[in-house]
Amino acid sequence: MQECAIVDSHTGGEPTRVVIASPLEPGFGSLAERLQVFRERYDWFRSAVVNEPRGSEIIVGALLCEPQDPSYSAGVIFFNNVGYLGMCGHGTIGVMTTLAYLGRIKPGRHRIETPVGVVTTELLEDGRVTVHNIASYRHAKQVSVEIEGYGSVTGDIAWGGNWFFLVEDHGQKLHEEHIPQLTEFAWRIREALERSEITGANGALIDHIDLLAPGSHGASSKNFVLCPGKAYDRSPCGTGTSAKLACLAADGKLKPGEVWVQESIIGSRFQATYRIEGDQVYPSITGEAFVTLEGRLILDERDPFKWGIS
Ligand code: PYC
Repeated sequence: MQECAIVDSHTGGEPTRVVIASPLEPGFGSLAERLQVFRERYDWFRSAVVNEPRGSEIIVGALLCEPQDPSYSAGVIFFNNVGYLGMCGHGTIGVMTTLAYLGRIKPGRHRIETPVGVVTTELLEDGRVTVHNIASYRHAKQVSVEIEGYGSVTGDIAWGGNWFFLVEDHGQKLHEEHIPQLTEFAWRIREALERSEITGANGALIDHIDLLAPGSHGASSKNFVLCPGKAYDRSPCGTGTSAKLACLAADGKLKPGEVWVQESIIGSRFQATYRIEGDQVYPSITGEAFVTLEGRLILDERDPFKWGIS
């Protein structure tokens, strides 16, 4: 029988399951190296933690690791129902809230090591969390792709810690009741990008699709983000919002320090700004998470589905 301690939270409706203690030994190298070990040796653990019957396709897992630099508050590897995420905005807010819940951190600045770089975070006195994300950028502007059954769709390709295809002119209604249609449409875009070999930098797979519409009631924009495992993001997506800010900055449509309020398809919100350092855009995302559960996952060797249903 194996066990591992977890804390669940949600950030704007999107769940994060933080693995506090696990039976894994992913080594002591950089987080990118440890991710490689995790992927090669322990993928069964990823599936056991987030997939049914213990989880579902909407859970993002966060494996807490010893940071390389002891002055950092934590190292973290994010994963989901189908694989691994470079960074995760809502997940980082969930990790910070969990560390605060466990009494491991106090309000103030904390650095978190991820496989794609070091992220500075701030736990605010009121419990909200600001994530100062890694540099984000637009890789390509207004790229068109032919979508079966829908015609040509045009979007920007941008990096915010994950790769995004951001579409404004999509002809879809971004309303909660249309989530099944939005999921199907966004998935077709994802498939068409892959088929057409349209990628991020260095041939990277574009595995997040971000449909955007003008916001209302104080929101700058509303989005529908489809994640790699075909689940939609209940939160406004921190890395997606970072990618959007990079596009707005590149188009001169948002000034450094100006606040962008990104609303999700279910109405949850992040406040976002960016700063310029050198010629790089660094987004900051503020949101709030709530702890929903503390417990232990039990992996019983007699259980035929102990590694999850993937
Ligand atoms: O908030 O960056 C994010 C995110 C990525 C996938 C789900 N949420």
